[in-house]
Amino acid sequence: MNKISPSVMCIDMLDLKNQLAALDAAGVDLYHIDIMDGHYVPNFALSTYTMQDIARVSKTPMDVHLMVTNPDQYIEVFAKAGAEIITPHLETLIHPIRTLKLIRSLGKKAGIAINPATDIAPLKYMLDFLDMVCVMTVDPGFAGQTLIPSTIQKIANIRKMITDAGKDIDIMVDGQVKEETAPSLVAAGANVLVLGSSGLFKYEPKDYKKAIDHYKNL
Ligand code: S6P
Ligand code: MG
Repeated sequence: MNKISPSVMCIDMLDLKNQLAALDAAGVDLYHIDIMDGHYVPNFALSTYTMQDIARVSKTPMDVHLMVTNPDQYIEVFAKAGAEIITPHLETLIHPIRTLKLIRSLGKKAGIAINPATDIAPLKYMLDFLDMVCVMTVDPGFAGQTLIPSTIQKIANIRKMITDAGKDIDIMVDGQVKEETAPSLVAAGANVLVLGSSGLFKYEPKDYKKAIDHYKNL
């Protein structure tokens, strides 16, 4: 069964408490927290304050997608804010294995995000230190973009790399995951789906469970 991580930046913040209650009742597995610094990506989004607010009303774990230029400086901050998985971008890391070890040393799961135009080859040296790979199907920075088709084969290549190495590592997919794209993303090997504006928040809260059950069972 696939795991579902709704993208919190796509939630109507004026209705956050009710939205979280509806998503929790629908059985989501994670909350996807997009952290944007206005430097690594040309946009700003979310913060530890949002995470603390979520933790006041929900026990659902949070995965933090760190779109910042100097992630090492903030790993501890997000660990303290209650992240279960911390996922910096491969493109921002000078010593990736050191960063992954730091994340695990704080008792958290270590993820790594990889952009559409970044080659997967370096990942093979990191598999011992990874709990999750987050494959971006769009360049990071904004919701509502269009999936770049070559990322589907890329997921399949990463899944093969993980299977060949005999590892148990999740593959998250982030960017325009919706009814039309999700089946091929899952068939390629993704098992954690970030659902945002295109795949989930177009529905009314009363319909979240039906939509989430559909994505879980693909
Ligand atoms: C994008 C961000 C994503 C988006 C999500 C939005 O930089 O990392 O997590 O919030 O992809 O979903 P959608 O369906 O609008 O692409
Ligand atoms: Mg994201």
